[in-house]
Amino acid sequence: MSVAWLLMSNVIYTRLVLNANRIHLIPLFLQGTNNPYYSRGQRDASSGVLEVTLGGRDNDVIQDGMSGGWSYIFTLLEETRKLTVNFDYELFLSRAYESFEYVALVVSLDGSTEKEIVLVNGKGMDDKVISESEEKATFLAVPAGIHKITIGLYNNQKTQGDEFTTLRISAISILAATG
Ligand SMILES: [Ca+2]
Ligand SMILES: [Ca+2]
Repeated sequence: MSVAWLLMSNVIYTRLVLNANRIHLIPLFLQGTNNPYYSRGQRDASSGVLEVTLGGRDNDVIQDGMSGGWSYIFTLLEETRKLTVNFDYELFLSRAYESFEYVALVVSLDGSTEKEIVLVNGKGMDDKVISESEEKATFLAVPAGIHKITIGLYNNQKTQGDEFTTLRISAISILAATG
């Protein structure tokens, strides 16, 4: 499945081609986290799937949070009553996390308004995989102008090199209702 961004309203339907100049990996998208070494990502060249991984790398104790995600900048020609981000995702958590270590999948608008989609705690028994199709995040009364949607992860803590989490995002669309 290839990733495509769509901007749609009841008057405009424009398919936007995924373009490296318009979509960006950002290692720090949630305020209060400053551990970019433990945040990395890539876009699969063939499938277009966007991936972000937090944690891992070494046994250093990171207790002040890690975050990272993918953002897309777009222009709304008029105020929208409701902006909806639809996406498919798969979220992986390694079994090494303890129960007080957790990962949140977050969608943010303009780097401030955040919607938490799912929160998963470590369990210490098995790897966890959550996948959802057509997940939604909705933002109300978004003014005309340039905006930035970001889909990404927050991880509160990791203490071992085998504690890591990976998000894979595909089939993203943005719908703007104007009526
Ligand atoms: Ca552990
Ligand atoms: Ca741990």
